[in-house]
Amino acid sequence: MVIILGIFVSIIGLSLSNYNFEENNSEETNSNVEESIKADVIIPIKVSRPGCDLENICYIPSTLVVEKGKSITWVNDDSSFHSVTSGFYGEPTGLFDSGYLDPYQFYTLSFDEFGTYDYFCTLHPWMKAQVIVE
Ligand SMILES: [Cu+2]
Repeated sequence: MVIILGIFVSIIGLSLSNYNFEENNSEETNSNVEESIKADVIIPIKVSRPGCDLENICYIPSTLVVEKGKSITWVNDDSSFHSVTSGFYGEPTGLFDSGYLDPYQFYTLSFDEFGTYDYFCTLHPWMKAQVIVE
C-alpha cells in the first residue's frame, strides 16, 4: 500500500513539473514576440470615442519625423478596430491603407520619398496624425 502511494505521488509530481514546464515555455514565447515588435506609433485605448483629438493623442506620437527609407510600425493597443489610411477623412489619397486593424494588430510601412503624409482612421473621423519623412 505504501509503495502504491509512493508511485501515485511521483506521478502527480511528474505531471505538475510537466505543467510548470509548459507554462514557462509559453511565457517565454510571449515575451519573445513582444520584444521582436517595435512600435513607432501607438493607437492608444479609448480613441474610438471623440476627445483624443483635443490633445492630439489619437495616434501617439501624432507627428512622427523619420528618415527616408525607414519603416514605421503602428500598433493598435485599443480594443476597437482602427485604420491607418493616407489623407484626410472623406479625402483619402490612396497612398496607403492598413484596412481595419484588429486589437493588438500591427501595420508596417516604409517611406521611400520625402514629404508630409497625413493619415486618419476610416472609422473615427476625429482620429488623424502625420508622418514627416526628411
Ligand atoms: Cu479609429
